[in-house]
This record gives sequence, structure tokens and C-alpha cells, in this order.
Amino acid sequence: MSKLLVTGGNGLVGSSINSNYKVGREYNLINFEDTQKMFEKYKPTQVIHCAGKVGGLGGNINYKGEYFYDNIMINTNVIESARRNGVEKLVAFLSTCVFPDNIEYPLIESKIHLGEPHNSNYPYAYSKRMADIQIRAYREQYGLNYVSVIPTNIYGPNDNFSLTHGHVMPMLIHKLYQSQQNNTDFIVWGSGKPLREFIYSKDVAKLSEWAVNNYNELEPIIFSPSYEISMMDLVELLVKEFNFKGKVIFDKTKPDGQYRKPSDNSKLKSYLPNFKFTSIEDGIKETVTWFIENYENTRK
Ligand code: GFB
Repeated sequence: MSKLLVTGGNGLVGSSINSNYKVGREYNLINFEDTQKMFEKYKPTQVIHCAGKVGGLGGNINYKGEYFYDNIMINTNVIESARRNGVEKLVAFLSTCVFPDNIEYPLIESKIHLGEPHNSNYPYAYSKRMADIQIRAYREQYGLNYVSVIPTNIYGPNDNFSLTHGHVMPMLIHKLYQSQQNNTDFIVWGSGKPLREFIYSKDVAKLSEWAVNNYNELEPIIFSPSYEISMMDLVELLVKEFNFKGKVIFDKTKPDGQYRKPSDNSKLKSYLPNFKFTSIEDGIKETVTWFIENYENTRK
């Protein structure tokens, strides 16, 4: 009987994964003994490892030491403890920000280690690259069928709507909600020119459930709809969703971060040619509805 454990089980992706065994912050995965306790209690055969210290541009720029230390400890502990506790299959999460900054686009899986990541998030990026290295080493020495997946910018219900550390989608949704409530200007960071690819959290949940049972390659796999949108156009979609009539201001004193990170999803399509990604319009509608309905209790 397979038993699937989800780390980061209350988070953006973990909360959408179909499993009876989910852990949130009950265990401190930065601590190896505590990580062992989690595995000894649940004795899983499979793991989808979603836990990590994640955040948007602001968080990554201002807390580089923590983003490196927390993630390298969490990933190293979970992958090693899984091995020691006989876990047969583990899926770890990377992100398209781990790719090199100056490289020929589009991003494909084989380019992951071919250069320095963007300066805004290199500590997070390298800590995630090391999870790929640890998995490769464990496949070679122990013959373990552990794999990693590379989603683009994820958004959806149960995200962190923090006004300082948040990713662009949840942060703009929270700010727009406040501007609407308080009749204030809607402040957007940067020039609006950068491009991003967004994937809905429920699509990532479905794809990681597929990967735990069907993806067995050494090389990671990109989870992406391979559709880029500018921050300017994203703002237009959000303003339309809120029917916001107030002033929109682009604060150019705030960072733009990496200009773009366009990814190629041909490998995923070769496995799942008919996978239907949720459109950004539908994903935004569901996320905004969820945020307004859960405003008091949501992470922010
Ligand atoms: O999502 P985000 O914070 O992270 O920012 P990255 C995406 C883009 O949105 C940047 C612009 O170009 C920002 O300048 N932006 C506009 C805003 N207004 C806002 C705002 O109010 N808040 C935020 N946060 N952005 C992260 C990496 O990079 O991507 C992480 O740092 C991780 O490590 C994550 O990989 C997926 O896409 O720039």
C-alpha cells in the first residue's frame, strides 16, 4: 500500500494535493532530529516535498542569508531522512528562478546548471540547485527513484498575501483589495515591463501527483504553460477583475528583478500532450474570490 506524505501541506501547492498525510509547521525541517521524528511517525512510501522558505522579489533581496540557510537545510534533511526511512519515491520542488540569468532562451531542463542565477535570488536558486545535485547523487549511490520538478511562478488560494515578502500575484491582489476598500491609489512595483509565466497552484498539485507515480527521470521536468505576460498586462487583468476605478501608479523606485524567465514545456507535453492548464483569467478569478472570502484567516 503506498502512503503519500506531503511536506508544506498547508501551503500554496500542498493544500491542493490529494493526500491524507500532510504536515505543516508541526515539524521544524531545519532540524534533522525533528525531520527524523516526522518520518518515523508517518512512515511514508512516497513524499511530495513542497516545504521551503519561499517569497517574492522583496523577500529574496532582503533575506538572502535565511533563504539560503533555511532551504539548503530543509531540502538536505528531508531527502536524507527520506532515504534513511525507506521512502521509495520523492518529488522535490525547484523553480524557474534557479536557471542561469544570462542564457539563450527558452529555458530547458538541461540548462539548469550552466551559469550564475539572477542576483536578486541567487541564494534561493543555488539552494534549490543543490537539491537537484543531492537527488542525482542519491540516485547513483543508493539507486533511489527520487526526482525534481521545476514550476514557473505559482499562484492560487492559500498563498502568502504578505505586503512585504509576497510574490507579485498575491501581493497585488492584497494591495488592490486595500485600495478598493480605502479609496487609495494602487501602487505597483517597478516599470511594469518584466515578463513572467504563471501556473495555477491546482495545476501544479495535479502535475506533482502525476509525477510521484509516473515521472522517473534523473533530469528535472519543467511545469509551465509556457505563456508569458508582462506585469503591466497582469495589472490590467487584476484591475478588471476587481472593477477598480482608482489610480494605478508604477513605483519605479521599487525593483523589477529579472526581466524574464521564459521556459519551454515540450518535455512535459511529451508526457502529457492533453494536459489542460487553467487560464490566467480563471485562476485569478478563483484566487481573488478565495482571498476575499478568507481575508480574515489568510496568511498575510
Ligand atoms: O513574484 P515576484 O516577487 O518574483 O515579482 P520574481 C515578479 C515581478 O513583479 C517583478 C513585479 O518584476 C516585480 O517588480 N512587481 C510589481 C511586484 N509589483 C509588485 C509587488 O507589489 N510585489 C512584488 N513582489 N512584485 C521570484 C524569486 O522572483 O520568483 C523567488 O525571487 C521565486 O526566488 C519566485 O523563484 C517564483 O518572479 O521576480
